[in-house]
Amino acid sequence: MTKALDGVRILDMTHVQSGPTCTQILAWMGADVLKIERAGVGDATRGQLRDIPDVDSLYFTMLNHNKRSLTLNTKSDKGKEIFTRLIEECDVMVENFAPGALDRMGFSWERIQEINPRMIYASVKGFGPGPYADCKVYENVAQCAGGSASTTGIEGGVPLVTGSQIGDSGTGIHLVAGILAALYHRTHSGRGQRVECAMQDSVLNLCRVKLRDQQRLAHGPLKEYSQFGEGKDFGEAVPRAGNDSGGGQPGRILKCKGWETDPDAYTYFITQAAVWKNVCDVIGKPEWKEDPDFAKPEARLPRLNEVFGTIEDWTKTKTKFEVMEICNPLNIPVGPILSMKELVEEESLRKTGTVVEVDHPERGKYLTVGNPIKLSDSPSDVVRSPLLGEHTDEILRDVVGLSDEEIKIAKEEGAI
Ligand code: CAO
Repeated sequence: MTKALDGVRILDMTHVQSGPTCTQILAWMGADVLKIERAGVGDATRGQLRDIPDVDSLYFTMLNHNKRSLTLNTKSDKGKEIFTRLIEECDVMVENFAPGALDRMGFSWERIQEINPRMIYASVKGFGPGPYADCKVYENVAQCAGGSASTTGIEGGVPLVTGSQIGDSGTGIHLVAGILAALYHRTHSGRGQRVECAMQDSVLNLCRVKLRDQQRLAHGPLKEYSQFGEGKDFGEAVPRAGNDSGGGQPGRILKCKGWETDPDAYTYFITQAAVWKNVCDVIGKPEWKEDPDFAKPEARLPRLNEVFGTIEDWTKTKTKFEVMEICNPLNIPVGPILSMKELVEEESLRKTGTVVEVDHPERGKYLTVGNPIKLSDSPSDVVRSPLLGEHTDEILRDVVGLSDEEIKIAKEEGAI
């Protein structure tokens, strides 16, 4: 079976998390991803958060599956020559260096187009054009600058960052969409184009419901926010909303049986208006179905603490899985809070390839997240990440077209 991106070759100049997330997805879809790294150094994450001495970290291995690694000093003369050949031979270049790094190497967008007009040049930067365009940016900076932190956390408490890597991985996924669109556009335009994603923009895109609420705020309090029911005034900006649902149906995280000792014994519970009568029956409050204080969604908004407090009295008598089993058939939307431990032990995720065991020659077996995007005619196999420079000779020979003698000279000159 062929892969969706068979025949597409990616010049992968990415490092850390945002860029590698993007190129890993492209590799899973079948692209030949050539990861360029500095000899002896490599992607900084190879050495970060190591759990086993002198072995590529999980941080690196889990972001660089299905790629080939080539060491190349793109600042040396010979390295620039080889890099130019690679630009000629590849379809897409992806990079997430600090602003201006590729230009300083001598490979501006103009120069890349001269070398290969079909090249798609995709970049992640922290910010788009503007006052912060030159800044180096990491995950949590993007979460803060993109609106996520100011809207995450408990009302009245400090802003919080989230465990989802929406700045890094979120931007990498946005970049994949841009690259695929540019590849499609090239099929009829014959030309490559520049694709840029700023981490701030990607985070803001993922926070668009909060920008929605910012504008609603001009027309009155946000009645579905818990603080409305608690009689607290709203300020000028969208507040932190705890675990309130971001949609029109109120929801909260509620304690379940065992919460006193198990930090993850909780469920999300949504009081979906369409199934409110089912909720009343399940929690033993059938009288609420007709009570004017509770029967209609609008009437419940000032009483959400009482509503969810009563529902929690019921959820505390059930495990989070029992809550799911009881509520699902009644179309009441609930979801258990699953820990990482529970997720890796979940059989169904192993079966779909979402959690995969990989064997690595130096670290042995480890778990990773496989491709979450499932294509019926192009399934993804997860292949272990490359060792530093593992494919240098074969790429120089087969892609760049160097002879064994030329590869030897390039090594002697310190280009690879
Ligand atoms: N050969 C020669 N030089 C190379 C090279 C190679 N193969 N690969 C990288 N380099 C050089 C770069 O050209 C750059 O040199 P100059 O500073 O002289 O131009 C240098 O290595 C370091 O690059 P950098 O500034 O990108 O790296 P950093 O560790 O200082 O910064 C980061 C890291 C992530 C903050 C920065 O790259 C950045 O802001 N990237 C854009 C935003 C981003 O992706 N952030 C997410 C980070 S987590 O995914």
